[in-house]
Amino acid sequence: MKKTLITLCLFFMMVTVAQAISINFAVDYDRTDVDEDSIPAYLDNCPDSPNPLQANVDGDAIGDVCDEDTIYGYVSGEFKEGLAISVSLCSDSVCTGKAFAAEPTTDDNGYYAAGNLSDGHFIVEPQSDLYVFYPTNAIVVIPNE
Ligand SMILES: [Ca+2]
Ligand SMILES: [Ca+2]
Ligand SMILES: [Ca+2]
Repeated sequence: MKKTLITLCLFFMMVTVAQAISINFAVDYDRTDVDEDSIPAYLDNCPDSPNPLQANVDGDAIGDVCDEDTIYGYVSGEFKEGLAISVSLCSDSVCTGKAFAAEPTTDDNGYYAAGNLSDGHFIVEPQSDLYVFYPTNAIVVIPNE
């Protein structure tokens, strides 16, 4: 009788624990897509900005388009792949002096990005006159707004 009672108590304890665990695993994913980029909010690295490719040059949890320490954009021109671009830190807001800060990654679609930058004014320049930048003649202030 005593053994049966102990077994019964153990059974109810196991059921209680199982119920508690199942409640803890009941995660409610946010499947909304307010920026309409086809990425649900719980997977979107910029939930409020359309970025279907989820580009994230510095590998943190925030996508390029909404990462305040990242400069990104597009170039047009005949030779996009392997394009050399430099990002320089300016000495002032109009960039009277500058120092090399980063060499952005580029791809064959003309997309470029440099992340994990310190605060300050930066200028993005191509290493060839064959290319047009978007935005043009950008002096970008980090952190972005
Ligand atoms: Ca989305
Ligand atoms: Ca997004
Ligand atoms: Ca990032």
